[in-house]
Amino acid sequence: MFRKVLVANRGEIALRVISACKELGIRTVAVYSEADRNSLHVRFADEAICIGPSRASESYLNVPAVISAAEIADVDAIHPGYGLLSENANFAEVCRASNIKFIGPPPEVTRLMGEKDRARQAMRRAKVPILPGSDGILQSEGEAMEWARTVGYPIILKAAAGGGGRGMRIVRSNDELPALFQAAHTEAANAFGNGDLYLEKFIERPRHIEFQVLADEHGNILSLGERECSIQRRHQKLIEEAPSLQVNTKLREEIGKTLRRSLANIGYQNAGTVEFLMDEDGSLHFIEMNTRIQVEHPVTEFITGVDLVKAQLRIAAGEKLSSIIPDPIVLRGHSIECRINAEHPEKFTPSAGKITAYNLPGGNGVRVDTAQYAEGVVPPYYDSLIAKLITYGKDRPEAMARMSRALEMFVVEGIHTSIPLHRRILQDEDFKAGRFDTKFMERFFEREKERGQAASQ
Ligand code: MV4
Repeated sequence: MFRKVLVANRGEIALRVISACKELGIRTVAVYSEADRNSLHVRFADEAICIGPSRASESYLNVPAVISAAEIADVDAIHPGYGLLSENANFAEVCRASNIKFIGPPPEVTRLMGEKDRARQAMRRAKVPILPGSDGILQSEGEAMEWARTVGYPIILKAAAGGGGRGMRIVRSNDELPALFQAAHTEAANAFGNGDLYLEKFIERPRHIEFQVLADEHGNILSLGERECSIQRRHQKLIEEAPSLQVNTKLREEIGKTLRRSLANIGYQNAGTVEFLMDEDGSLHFIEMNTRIQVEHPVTEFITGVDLVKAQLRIAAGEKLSSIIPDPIVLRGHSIECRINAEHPEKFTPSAGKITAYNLPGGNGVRVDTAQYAEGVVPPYYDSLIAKLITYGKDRPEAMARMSRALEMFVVEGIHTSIPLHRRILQDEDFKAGRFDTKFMERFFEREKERGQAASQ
């Protein structure tokens, strides 16, 4: 096992990784920006090194600064968390060249999955179901039009370097295509420095369902079931749950078996998440793979009993999956996560400032992952996620009842948060019945506007 690990992140995920290291007897090194001087990840790590000014681009995203800290502290490995440098293949390469183990897949695999059109082709060859669409990059509007004729409208143009919805355009006819092709290309080129596009058949009301996988460095792969992530707004997830009500045992096992085979072909290693869209018929289609630990990993931890971050560390240290987790994995009960963001309740703009009153809920079946504390400050420089509230129950109704009462007991004053919004979603009849897709939040806000109650809490 590693002797010492550097945690190249901040906030709740930095604390989550430090906790896992402590439980495994690994020493930890925190890195922090000037704004994060008084953060809990700095307090709870064995050592801490300031790597630069408050802006992430000058600190947490500064590869030479992070690598220098790792060399000065003499660590064996770096855990990147999520976001920041977690899916940066160049960073993983620099780690390799510096003889520091990057806790994640090899850089070649990270690079493959980061190029969405190549990931799609690789998955297609490995017999994972994909949506009808183009073979690789579209060289011109003309080629896009040919593929659109083959696939049939509506289609969606996507940026090969994309993710998060940027550089995407839905196209419903030949007439619309030239202008939307140019717009998507320009947006992708500006956002990612790469304007390459591919296209897929567009699914009008998909559900977003993703599978958690773990792969060791000896060719063994396990699927840990799925998470339902359709409750999102502007490509930011708000609520996730596991398992999905829409995935039965047969479908789960079928996808699990396919993923074990295909990811072995690709040479996948460590934790990963395979994203699918579920169409109106209940079929799953691969869209992307994320090569990191995800924000919503705790719902999978609750229903599988597997500590995914400890598994990441043990895999990276060379252990076999068979010594880490039971096979087969048994799914038990139901888990829900609400992402608590520091944001304005209607405008959804970030809400930075000092917390003046604070109470964390607890009790049976309740977990809070956070690095916030009473009298603490939410700086304006980073992601607005300040806490994850996760509940577990023997079934979905019990997990939801625990979520509702935990939200009621979660007090954050001094800044705005998404807690009131979560409380209203938990009351929604469609949400309670499991009737939702990725358009749920649009309909939810429409209904609230009609009733004139958006700000009533
Ligand atoms: C799609 C789609 C419909 N059809 N692809 C949005 C982010 C990116 N990662 C994939 N996205 C979508 N791809 C096809 N062929 C609809 C979306 C989409 C979406 C997907 C998952 C969760 C929320 C979403 C919100 C809007 C659009």
